Amino acid sequence: MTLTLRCAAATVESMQVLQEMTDDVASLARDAQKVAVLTGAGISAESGVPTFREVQTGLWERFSAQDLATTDAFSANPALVWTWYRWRQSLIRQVEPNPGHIALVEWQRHLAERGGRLTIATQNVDDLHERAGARVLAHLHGSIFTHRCAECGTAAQLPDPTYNGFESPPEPEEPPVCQDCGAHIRPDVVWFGEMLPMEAFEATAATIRNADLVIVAGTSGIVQPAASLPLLALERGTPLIEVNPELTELSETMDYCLRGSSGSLLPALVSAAAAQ
Ligand code: BJW
Ligand code: ZN
Repeated sequence: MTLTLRCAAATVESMQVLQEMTDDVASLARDAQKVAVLTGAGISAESGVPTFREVQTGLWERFSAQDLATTDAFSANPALVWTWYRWRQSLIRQVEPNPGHIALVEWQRHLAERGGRLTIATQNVDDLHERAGARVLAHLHGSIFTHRCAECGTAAQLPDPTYNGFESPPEPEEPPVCQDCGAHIRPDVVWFGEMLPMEAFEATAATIRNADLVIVAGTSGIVQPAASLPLLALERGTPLIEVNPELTELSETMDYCLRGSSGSLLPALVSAAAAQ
């Protein structure tokens, strides 16, 4: 693990996890009463959910995730996009939350017992935070488990898909149609070019403005406007900590970059937070 301090300035090799964190990071975690956490695909990577920048295989080997997560892609090839979402839904059902998700639950409980709070806003459409036992303030990009009509917006209840998420489906499956208007049913997620749910976005902005520590874990910081939310912490000089094995679009803005996996670093941060 590498701990980068004042990210733009210096890099310091550290020892093993908690002991290796500087006093600064450990005391920020220990002293914070209002922690806001923004998560991205990286926090679910150790559960086995691919991130958006990973190369795809099987039916989707010729497409990037960015090509598929659009209304244009759904209009042009509804079966291909629909099957991608149903297959991913199956995969998520087959995997489990990892130590990164679990650490946030522990931190949430620890703070709640002491009159503080930790809020989680996620860009992920999976439910791994919830399955770990966390309360999630906002799913900024929607949920892969709910569906609605692509035209009239009527909610649709569907049975769970039965794909094996660890194998590519043999062929694409047409999406079902709306019982009200006959248009295609789509996943209730936010595609490129679509607005984020206003309530979720505003609630996340408010919790970041109000926080005394902001953690950004497992996101490339490429996709707007979610990636700009942590910058609201700068208004009050609130410390920002990034947890990510790689440099990101947000790294330069961070006060501290913890370079490593969320599955090892978030438990270490929580240990620091709970230390007397
Ligand atoms: C680990 C790890 C481990 C790995 N531990 N970490 C300003 C400038 C330019 C463009 C725009 C702009 N504002 C808006 C745009 C357009 C667009 C946009 O941002 N484009 C960019 C590509 C530039 N944004 C939009 O269109 C948004 N809407 C919007 O702006 O509305 C206003 C509007 C409306 C109409 C017209 C014009 C404007 C909507 C964005 C919706 C994004 N939706 C998706 C798909 C959701 C459904 C689905 O899941 O399929 O959301 S795209 C995809 O990216 C998904 C993710 O939530 C999102 C973010 O990705 P994330 O989470 O950061 O994942 P990765 O894969 O990028 O990164 C993973 C990270 O994990 C990496 O850093 C790894 O290193 C790390 N990692 N292992 C910790 N073990
Ligand atoms: Zn309809």
